[in-house]
Amino acid sequence: MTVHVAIVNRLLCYGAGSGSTFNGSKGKSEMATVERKPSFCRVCQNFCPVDVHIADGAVQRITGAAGNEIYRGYTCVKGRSHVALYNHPERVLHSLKKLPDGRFARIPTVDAIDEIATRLSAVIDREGPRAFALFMGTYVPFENPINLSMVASFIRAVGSPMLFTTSTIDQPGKPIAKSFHGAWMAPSQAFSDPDVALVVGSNPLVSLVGPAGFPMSSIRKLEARGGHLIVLDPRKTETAKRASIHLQLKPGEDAAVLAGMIRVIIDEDLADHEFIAENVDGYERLRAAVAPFTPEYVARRAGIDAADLTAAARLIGSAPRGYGASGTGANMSGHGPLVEYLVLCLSSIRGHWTRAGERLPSPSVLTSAAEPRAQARPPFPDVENPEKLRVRGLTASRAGMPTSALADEILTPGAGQVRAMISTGANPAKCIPDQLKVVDALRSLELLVQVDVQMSPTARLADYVIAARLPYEMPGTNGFMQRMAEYTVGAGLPEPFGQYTDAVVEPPPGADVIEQWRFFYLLAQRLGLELTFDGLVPDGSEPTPLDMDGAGDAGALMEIVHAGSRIPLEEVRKHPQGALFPEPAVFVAPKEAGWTGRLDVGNETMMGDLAATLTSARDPEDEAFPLRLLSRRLPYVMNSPTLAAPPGKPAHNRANFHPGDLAALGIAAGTLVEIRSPRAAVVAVADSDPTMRPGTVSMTHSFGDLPGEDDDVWRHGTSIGRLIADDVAFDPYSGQPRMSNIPIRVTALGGAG
Ligand SMILES: Nc1nc2c(c(=O)[nH]1)N[C@H]1C(S)=C(S)[C@@H](COP(=O)(O)OP(=O)(O)OC[C@H]3O[C@@H](n4cnc5c(=O)[nH]c(N)nc54)[C@H](O)[C@@H]3O)O[C@H]1N2
Ligand SMILES: Nc1nc2c(c(=O)[nH]1)N[C@H]1C(S)=C(S)[C@@H](COP(=O)(O)OP(=O)(O)OC[C@H]3O[C@@H](n4cnc5c(=O)[nH]c(N)nc54)[C@H](O)[C@@H]3O)O[C@H]1N2
Ligand code: SF4
Ligand SMILES: [Mo]
Repeated sequence: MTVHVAIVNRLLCYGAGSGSTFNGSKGKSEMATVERKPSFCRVCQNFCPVDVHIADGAVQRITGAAGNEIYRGYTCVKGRSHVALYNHPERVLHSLKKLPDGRFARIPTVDAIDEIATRLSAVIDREGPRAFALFMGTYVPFENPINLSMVASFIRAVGSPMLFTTSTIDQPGKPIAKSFHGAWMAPSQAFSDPDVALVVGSNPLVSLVGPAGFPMSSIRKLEARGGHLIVLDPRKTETAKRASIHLQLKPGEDAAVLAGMIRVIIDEDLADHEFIAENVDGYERLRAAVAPFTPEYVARRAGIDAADLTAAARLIGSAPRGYGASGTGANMSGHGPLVEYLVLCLSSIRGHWTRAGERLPSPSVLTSAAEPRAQARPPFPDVENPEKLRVRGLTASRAGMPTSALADEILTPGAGQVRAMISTGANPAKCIPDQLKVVDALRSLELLVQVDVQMSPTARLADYVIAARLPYEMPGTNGFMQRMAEYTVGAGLPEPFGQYTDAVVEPPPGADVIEQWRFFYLLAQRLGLELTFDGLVPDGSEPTPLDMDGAGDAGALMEIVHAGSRIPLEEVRKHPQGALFPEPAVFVAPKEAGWTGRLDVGNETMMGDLAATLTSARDPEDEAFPLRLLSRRLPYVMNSPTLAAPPGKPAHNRANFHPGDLAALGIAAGTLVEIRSPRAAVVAVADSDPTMRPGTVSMTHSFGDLPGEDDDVWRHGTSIGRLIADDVAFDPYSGQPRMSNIPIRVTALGGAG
């Protein structure tokens, strides 16, 4: 349905320079016809349904879709401000090629693809396919579900194992822990009226990821049931403030705290022995491994109150239903897979998984998930014949290729050295830890292609910048969110809501922009590759061969990606505003006759890692680097800030200190400090934040710019990635270095802005 509304267009334009939004109406206050088209935001995995307000063919703004019973008109500031990118004067509307003198010149996108094909073939012919790496980021899966399959298909056809994603610098502990523990073949109880929710190192009220889809409404629902929220976080976050028990632990001590909670549950005989007898191995091994983690020992070590720890364990131990969800803080602070594993163990010894006969409140709509069954998929040891990296003894894992090794794979000479790379929907110059090394590596490539919408730091390093379309300029579905629910506890939607959108606007007149997937399709054509395409949930069936003639057909690809979904894409498409698809209902099936799979809560490797934490309580760096830098997210940016910053928000990321630490260091809020880690030093603006645990400092990542080009901290903010060394204190499974809990020392510089 299209609604026409007349408004004064200038008032509704976002941000500065908004006159350019309207052809021929610059500076004039005149009436324009505004059309509203239903769609959904694709800046994050929540896919909030919106009305897109369009005047003279250009996106003006979005508003939350009225009448949607799930989202209730919700949008956030990140989603609303992203709209300013569409007609921003600095948006990249034409692909660019770097000239020998370092300047960029426009090049038709199809010509750029021809040239890239020629240069890429030369590298691959000379060095072999492993010399080509692909890096994909956040904006690949959200934008549309075709992108993911296309990227995977492209690199498979090239024959290179070097596909890197942000997974291994995000929460790689999740799939790795699952492989050690096994997986329940039905969802957790996150969506079905839990009595207790444990949140470890995540701040869902700001990040808007988990628990249970809509953080605030699920927390309210939990409270209304008389249930309890337990939060582990060194900072009294927005989420921690809502908790029944907040364990404000020292960073990096989550494994000890979780082991302590498990010990109390075992000790006080609060485990679900019936569930364990039926489905779980390793209980006795777990009991032995957690024995040293008495509440008193853990309390001393983690800097918390032993009584709070015991009380939290008893809440989990006595709740009939519950779940544990963890986030980046849990994964980035040193023991990701172990922390994720212990969270799974807590659920398994309490039997907090959905059981046979339960109706799923939120069955997937657009993915072809297997029928849920109340049975255990036994542990699935790591990938067979994993690709071996040439550095640090790392290999591919269940989380994919270790992204923290990419820079060294580019910089280390020898057979297999990466010489050409395409980065898409990502900003590797900012997001990959150890920025100094990463930028050196990107500069040293023979060919770097960046698919982007703006001249990001990575784009400025590239040989070619491919001008990308933005989400409202292409069709999409919210299927990826349903896939996320299968990936991790607490992600996904609380109700079976499905939505498809067509493109609702055309790119600005004269623009030569392309979808990420189409760029790879056309490049594959030029390279003479035959692509094969996977569905949104690979179900073991052979990928579908693609027709490699023509310009690529989004409709046909959408069909392949959603093939076999519970609700046919065609049906979902009949509801442009999206709809609930509760029928056919999905019930958890009973265990198959003769099924012997069991979960393992006493995996030897994980128990070994837990034992190792007993002797590694102190870092050698503690004396010289007494403070710990924590990760956090800001409500108004999605990872690296874009041109579309919301008005009135500072352009920099502040270093937040406990007021007592500020006073002890002689630092005034709003002045500059030097933050030094064993790897590097950066300058930041200090701020006072009483929610911090004393001894910790917290900052948001992906600010700052290229090294040497971001001296004006007030304008660029500060790169946290520069402080991280990728080759010390890294996780042996995923290669993830410590990206939170980073040892630092801080010196006042003064200089208020
Ligand atoms: N130190 C530190 N580093 C971190 C983290 C941390 O906590 N601390 N977090 C890590 C995590 S969890 C993640 S997921 C990664 C994120 O890292 P990335 O996936 O690289 O995410 P962004 O930084 O948002 O970069 C996205 C790029 O997409 C472009 N872009 C913006 N909007 C659009 C769009 O609509 N379409 C397209 N095609 N492109 C667009 C931007 O210009 C930018 O270049 O960072 C990781 N890095
Ligand atoms: N507004 C906004 N939303 C986002 C993003 C964004 O950039 N902005 N990014 C998106 C992305 S890519 C991701 S992956 C998700 C991440 O979503 P979350 O994982 O929820 O990320 P954060 O909000 O940073 O919460 C991490 C919390 O971990 C805490 N923490 C740090 N170190 C430790 C530790 O050692 N132990 C414990 N227990 N806690 C610790 C921090 O204090 C912080 O409160 O958010 C997504 N949503
Ligand atoms: S960015 Fe905000 S508006 Fe957009 S989908 Fe995510 S939560 Fe919704
Ligand atoms: Mo992320």
